[in-house]
Amino acid sequence: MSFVQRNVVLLVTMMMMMCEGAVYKVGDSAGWTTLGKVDYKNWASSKNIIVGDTIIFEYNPQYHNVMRVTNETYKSCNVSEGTPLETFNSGNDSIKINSYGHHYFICGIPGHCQEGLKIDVNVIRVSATKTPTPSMDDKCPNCSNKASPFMASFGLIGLAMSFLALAA
Ligand SMILES: [Cu+2]
Repeated sequence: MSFVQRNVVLLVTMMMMMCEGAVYKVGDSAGWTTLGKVDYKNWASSKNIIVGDTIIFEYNPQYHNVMRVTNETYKSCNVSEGTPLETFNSGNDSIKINSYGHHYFICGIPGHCQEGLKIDVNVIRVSATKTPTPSMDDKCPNCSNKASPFMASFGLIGLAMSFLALAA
């Protein structure tokens, strides 16, 4: 494979990766746990999580779960007070972030939220200047809004690649 071809392949791979969105494991190597005293608030603010990214909660489902809750429940840790918006309990829950603002998650096992097993993922609207309308396709914030210019650039790269293949 020539140097140029390799660069073209790299470019295509990068473009595809940009549309995939990043994947973050909550708590990094520690995961979702009361052991190790992970500061999930710090963890969340240290990541630049944007719309289209995925967060993964990894834990032993015998001991923990994940509940998406309101701001009130996040603050009070009182699960019975309000029904969780969503409950996850597979032990390996992938949650795609598909909107801006705060996303609150707690462990619903009694006492765990109070111990700090709670997280506030605040997704800031970063690309506001580039975004013509707020209803822009949330799935692909880094890429062009419309599919056509994106596909067109892919077509051009395809053309370039076949040209390079002929030239090689
Ligand atoms: Cu728990």
